[in-house]
Amino acid sequence: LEPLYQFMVRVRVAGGITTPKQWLALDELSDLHGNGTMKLTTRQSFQFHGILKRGLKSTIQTVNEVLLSTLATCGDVNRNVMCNPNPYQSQIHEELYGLAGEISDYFLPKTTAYHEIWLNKEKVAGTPDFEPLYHHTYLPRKFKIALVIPPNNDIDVFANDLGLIAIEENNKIKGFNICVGGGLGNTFGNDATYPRLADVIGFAPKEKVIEVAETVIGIQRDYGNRSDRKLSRLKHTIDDRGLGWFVKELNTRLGWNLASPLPYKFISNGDKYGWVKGINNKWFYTLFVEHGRVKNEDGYALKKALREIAHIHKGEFRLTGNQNLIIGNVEEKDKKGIETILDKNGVKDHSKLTGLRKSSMACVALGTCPLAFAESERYLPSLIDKLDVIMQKNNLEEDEITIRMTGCPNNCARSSLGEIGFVGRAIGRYNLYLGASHNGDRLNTLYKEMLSEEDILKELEPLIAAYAQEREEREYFGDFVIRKKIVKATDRPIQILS
Ligand code: SRM
Ligand code: SF4
Repeated sequence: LEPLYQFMVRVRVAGGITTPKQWLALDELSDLHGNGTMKLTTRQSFQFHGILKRGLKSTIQTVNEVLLSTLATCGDVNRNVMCNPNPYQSQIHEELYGLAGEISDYFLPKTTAYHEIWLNKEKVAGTPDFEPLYHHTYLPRKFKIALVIPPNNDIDVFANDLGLIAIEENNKIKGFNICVGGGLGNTFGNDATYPRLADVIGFAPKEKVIEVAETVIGIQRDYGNRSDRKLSRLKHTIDDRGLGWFVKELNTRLGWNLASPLPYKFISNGDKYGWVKGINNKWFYTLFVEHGRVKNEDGYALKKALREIAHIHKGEFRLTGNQNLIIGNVEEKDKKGIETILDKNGVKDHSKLTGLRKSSMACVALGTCPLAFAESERYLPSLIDKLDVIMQKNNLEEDEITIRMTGCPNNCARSSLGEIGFVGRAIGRYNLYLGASHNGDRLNTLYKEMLSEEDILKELEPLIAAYAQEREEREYFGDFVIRKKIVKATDRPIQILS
């Protein structure tokens, strides 16, 4: 008899788009082998929890049968490639999504072991795998890429090892500003670890972007720290050797120089909810999914509603980088049917949600995550109930202040980019960080440590009241707390090379 081992399975979905048929297959898998829920992740992907060992292989096989995969969702390789989920807003969103898929495929490991182990493919005797980019030791650590079109930074481009900011010209992507060295994970008590946003080091034309990405990954493969995994992301390679060294090495390997970055502007890193009409005259509905958990419970049958929608839906489902879901490419005549299904299953219209709740993210944490010190996904909703009382008292219930919580400093829900950020220290205790920007281009800084819920409310109540009374016109909470010297602005601002 062996213990009842259970696993988490993560799906690779570049840019976060799935068809209704794929949705139905994943939904069914979560009931058949998992804990009956699906988690929409902060990198536009799906996770299943509670997969028992005997169901693991058939779960992975079913994912592959519907043309998705689990390959490279973990490990020291390029991970799920993110891209704005809203290709409906302009021509170039469609182009961007195509490129995200191309990048994702290009950097997949070439190993056949995955197919042999999980998909029952024949072992090819005597031909060892050849990894042209990763070589036989792969990368020192995970590597993350995201593509974005300003002004929406809804995928938090600066949190990635490699960020690509699209620059548009005549309704086409002219090229990308290249950002390197983002990564948010850190460890309490280890000062050599820290969250860091990517620096903007130059511009490359669109046709050169895969070459640039491959070269950046090659530098990290060759120079990244392979003796201490806590210090092995690209951000450490850059900080150890200097940004100037990195850019020089990149230009030398490329054999041409990046141009100076082109101007760009981000306005927000949140999602915009409700119906939007796309350039193709079809409709897109962004639905709030609290912390990405698709489940059924008393009076709220989100999973059931989405299954019903998948049965009639002719468009697709798009996952956002904020753990939400877009029901995409809906005909005008089908909108009502979708609204009715959501309504009858108790899925609230976004207009009934407060600004704070709509701007919240939380990682999985306790329950399934072995690294968690404290609750996150299961706790933040009730904390927001209490904070909303304070927000309402100050007439701020509509205000979208980014609020993020993680159960440990690995930062999976990007708490370091929350205007209000919580990081779990112990059961029921959190560090409180303040002062990130509203558009994802400035990290927050530590305000108070080891707070209980009572402490959190006591600390935030006067700050929220002061914000309501003393803020300047259109001043965001994150900017307000810095102007008022409640916290100092981060000492790691983004560098933009000229
Ligand atoms: Fe993460 C490890 C969940 C996005 C930084 N992350 C984990 C593990 C696998 C725990 C483990 O190693 O045993 C978590 C699984 C928990 C569970 O029970 O499911 C986990 N990470 C998640 C997800 C599901 C959070 C969520 O609630 O949505 C996200 C899945 C993304 C995906 O679909 O691929 C997730 N993780 C992130 C992000 C955000 C991002 O990428 O934009 C970060 C911060 C950015 C970064 O990478 O710096 C992040 N996860 C980490 C780290 C710290 C890495 C570091 O450089 O220090 C770890 C720990 C590790 O790798 O050793 C980690
Ligand atoms: Fe787990 Fe920590 Fe990531 Fe939360 S932030 S999912 S607790 S590793």
